[in-house]
Order: sequence, then structure tokens, then C-alpha cells
Amino acid sequence: MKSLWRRIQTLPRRVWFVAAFVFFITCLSLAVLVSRDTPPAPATVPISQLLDMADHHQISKVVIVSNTLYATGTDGQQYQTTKEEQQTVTEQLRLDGVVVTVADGAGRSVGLSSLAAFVPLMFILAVIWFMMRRGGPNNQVMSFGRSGARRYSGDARPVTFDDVAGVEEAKQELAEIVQFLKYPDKFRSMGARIPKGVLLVGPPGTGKTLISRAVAGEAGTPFFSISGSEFVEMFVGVGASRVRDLFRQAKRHAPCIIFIDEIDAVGRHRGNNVGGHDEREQTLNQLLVEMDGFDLNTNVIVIAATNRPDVLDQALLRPGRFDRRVILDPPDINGRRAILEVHARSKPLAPGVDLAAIAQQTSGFSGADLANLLNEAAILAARSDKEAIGHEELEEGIMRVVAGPERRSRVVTEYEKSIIAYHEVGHALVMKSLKHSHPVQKVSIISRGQALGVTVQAPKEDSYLTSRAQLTARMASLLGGRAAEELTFGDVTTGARQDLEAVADLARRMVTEFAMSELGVIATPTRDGGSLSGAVAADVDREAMRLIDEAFATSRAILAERRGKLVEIAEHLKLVETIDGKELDRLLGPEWTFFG
Ligand code: NHX
Ligand code: ZN
Repeated sequence: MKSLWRRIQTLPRRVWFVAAFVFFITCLSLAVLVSRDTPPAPATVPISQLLDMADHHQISKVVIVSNTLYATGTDGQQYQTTKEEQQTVTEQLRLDGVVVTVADGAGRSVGLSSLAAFVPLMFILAVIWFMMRRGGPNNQVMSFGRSGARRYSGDARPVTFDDVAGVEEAKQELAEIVQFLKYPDKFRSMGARIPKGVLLVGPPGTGKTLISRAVAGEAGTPFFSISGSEFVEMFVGVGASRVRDLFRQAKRHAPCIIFIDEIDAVGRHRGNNVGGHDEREQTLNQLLVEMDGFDLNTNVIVIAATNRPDVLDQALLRPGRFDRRVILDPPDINGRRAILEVHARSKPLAPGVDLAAIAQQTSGFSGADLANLLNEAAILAARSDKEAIGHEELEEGIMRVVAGPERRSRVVTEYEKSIIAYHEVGHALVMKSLKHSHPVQKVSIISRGQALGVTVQAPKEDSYLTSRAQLTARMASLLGGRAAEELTFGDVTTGARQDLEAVADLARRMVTEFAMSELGVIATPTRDGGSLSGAVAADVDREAMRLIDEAFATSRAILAERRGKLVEIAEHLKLVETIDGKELDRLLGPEWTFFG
């Protein structure tokens, strides 16, 4: 009983909705049929009395259904009576001037009551048909049993490694898994132990799900997908039973792949939270039990994804569990280009569009960002009835991914427009004045998302390290907006809060994480709950403040000295609204130099 209730609890909300709907329709149709088609209760009379009444012309109509007579009086009153098996009354009634109808077997009311039973039945069948159709074998996604996992199989076109770009090493490592799934016996006969679990590590949007699907697609096996958070968000006890169910399903469809996204939701190391999170722990234990329960012939490989491998419970990483680790980095320039090419396959690009240039301008974008960029560009091209996606659409696609879509409906006063323009040009001029800044890509006073204006920078090339000079240049650039407001208007606004937050965060990290202050190399594990003693904390604050102060002084000095350019370009920006990097260089002139 308890497990039944648990089962009911785990039903997807959609099923509940459908069930309630069917119930409602059933009640409704019954109510309608009953109220409409039940005649006023007939009076039951002896056959002799009915015939007498007919003789006295008190009966107008009779319906005979086998041995039952339904009579209607001249006054509208209904009568019912039963005749003898073989008795014929038709002739006599006819002589009395009564309209006689003989209905065979199923009378009117009988037909209606069967209809009443039939309507809800049809509804239920329709609903079942509808749900089957949604989850049929040709369908992409099939909601799977109690586990809640989605099973992907028999896709019209399975995902393959060709659809995955920019992560060549990961592809190579996973190609081996494909071999295990395809030819398990080959490995077994060599006495090789086939891995049970693979941990994919990488930031969001780097294609962890995609590459897992590609492994299944390449091996031609089913793919069960569930997110770790789905295990734990439900009612107590459900997580573990879902795990059990998922593995049961998977074993039935072996060889196959189980993909667990966000494994850290279940796999966080245990025991550090007071009060305990029993539910999660139970789920994790069940997962470990299931994986340990794989025998040599279980052709199921579990692929788990996370962007926080450091928080995982060590038990998950032990041999025989997720003992293989595949790293997915954000794509470099070549990777980005390859990803753009994959997504551009199905999209017409205008001649001369240079995806390499787009790749160059999108440092730091993930695969998902790039997919988004191309999709936005495609939407823009379609909306303006173009024949192909041009460079213009791609540029706007970048801006949309970076800062959101334009919000031209946001109306700003002329005065605010000035503030926005000077603020943005302040950023841009400081950036252009410091040698260690990245190039400016775009300066715009068109509202996007939450921002009233943006200045976009992009590195010339990808890098894995950032120097102190680069960080101090970044801090000064971030404060350039505020410095320009102050210098131009003698007052400052709330608009710079995001810049200020970023500066404060950067300064703090420079002191504590990167040891780039006068405190020198201090051991400060501040990431994730490390704590500082009161005295050191005060030192850190003081040093961070000093770094910010210096950066702000740099910004002010630059803008004070180059105020002419600030005014000139800001006034120009108010007219044109957007200036790109090339145009900015032109406006700065050939004599432009770095500051100091
Ligand atoms: C507000 N927004 O919140 C208005 C609408 C100083 C000319 N009342 O620094 O737009 O004040 O260089 C992501 C990015 C909030 C999230 C920017 C959330 C900005 C942006 C505050 C320009 N450009 N500030 C900037 C700005 C604002 C904000 C954000 C965000 C302004 C400044 C936002
Ligand atoms: Zn700003």
C-alpha cells in the first residue's frame, strides 16, 4: 500500500492532469445524458388496465420493446407495462387509434445508456492513444516509468561525433567507450575490465550531454538521461527508488548508456551538513550499489556530468565506479570555428561570411553560446526576409548572447542618454589608453537586457593565464564609466553598481586568490568557505580597497587628460548609438597613444 502511494506520488504532473480531466469529462457526459434522456418515471400499470385505457382513447402512442410496452397517454403521462410472451396487442391497439412502434431488442433507452458508457471510454482510449503517440518508438523523448528518466532511441537521426566539435580530446577518449559498447566480447576475451562509469567534467554549455548522446548514437544503443537534481527534488524515498528503477530499465535495454547530468546534486560528499540530507545520501548509496552490482556481462555504461568535480564524494570516484574522467574545456578559437561550422550546416550563410572572424570575436563562449548566436542570427535574417545569414546578423547575434536583445522600447531622457554615452565612452577610452587591455569591440547606448548601455571587449587571442597588469587594466576600465560621469556631470549615478561590484570582486580575488597585493603570498583558501582570521580579513579589505583606489585614480587621470576625446566621441555616440572597434580607432585618430 505504501509503495502504491509512493508510485502515485511519483506520477508526472501531466498524468495527474489527464486523469483529472478524464474524470471530469466522464462525470459531465453522464450528467448530461442522464438529465436529458431519462423520461419522467413511467407509472407501471397492468396490461389489462393499459388495454382498457386504449379502448377509452386515453392512450396515444405505444412503443413495444420485446414484452415491455412503453405507452404515452393522451395527457402526456407515461405508462409501462408487460405483456405475455406470445401475446400480440398491436392489432387491438391499432383499432383503438394508437400509434404503435415495435423496436427490436435494444430500445431507445438501452441505446442511450450504452452510449453513456461509451463516451468516457472513448475519451480514455483517446487519451491513451495520445500518450502512446507522444512516446512512440519513433519519438525523440520517452518519459520513462517511475525513474523519470528520458529514453532516447531510434531517433530519426542519431547524434554522432560529427555533430560534436571543439572537444577533440574528449571525442577520442569516448571513442573507446563506443568500442566497448559495440564489441564487448573483443575486450572481454582479452580479460579487460570494461569501465562502468565515466565522469565528464566541464563548465555549462560545453557539450557534456551532446557528447554523451553521440556516444550512444555512434554505438547505436539506447540512451537514458536524467538529471541528478531530479533524483533529489522529489519526496522522501523517491530518489533511491528512481535509481533502482532506472538501472532496471537500463539493464533490460543493454547495451546502453545512462547519462546523469549534474551528478553533484546527488554526489556531493557526505556528512558535512548538519541535520543530514538523508534523501540525497540514500540516493547516492543506491547509485553506488547499482554500479557495484554490474557484473562482467552488464553492458551498461554510466556517464555522469558535473562542473564541480571537487565537491564529489570520494566514494563515487573509486575504481569500478566513475574512475574515468574526461575533461571538456571551453572551446579555443579553432574549436569555436568548428562548432560554428557544425551549427551553420543547416543554415544558409551569405557569401563572404567569415566564421573564423566570428570565432575570433567570441572568446569565452561555450558551445551552447555559439549555437545560440547562430540561432539568433538566423532568426534576425528570417525576420528581415533575407536570403542568407550575413555578417551583420552574426554581429548582432554576438551582442544578444553577450548582453541580451535590444530594448528599444525603453525610453530614456536626453539627459540620461548623455550620462549613458559618457559612461560608456569613459570605459572605452580607459581601455584604449592602457596597453594591457583587450581591444574594444563595440560601444553602444542601446538598452539591452538590464543594461542601459554596454562596452564590449574581446581578447585578440585566447589565453589561459591573466597577468597582474591585465587585471589592473581591467579594474581601471571598469571604473572608467563612473569616472566619466563624475568628471562630466559633477555627480554620479546608481547605474555603475554592476561595474563597482565587478571591481570589488576582482580586487578581492587579486589579494586572496592570486596573491597580487602587498600582502604578498598569503595562504587564503577563500573559495568555498575558507575563513580568514579577523586580522587578516582586515588586511585583505585594506589591500583590496587600495587596489580599487589606484585603479580609480588611473581612470580619472586618463579621462581628465583626454577629456576632449571623451566629449567628442560621447557626443558622436549620442547620434549614432553604436560604435564598433574600427570606427573607434578612426575617431581616436592616428596620433592616439597609450597613457603614461
Ligand atoms: C536600472 N539599469 O536598473 C537601470 C535600468 C550606468 C549608463 N534602474 O555599466 O545599465 O542602472 O557600462 C548585466 C549587465 C544591472 C546586468 C549590466 C544589471 C547593469 C551598465 C544596472 C550603464 N555599462 N546599469 C554599464 C547600467 C542600470 C545593471 C546588469 C547590468 C549605465 C550601466 C544598470
Ligand atoms: Zn559601466
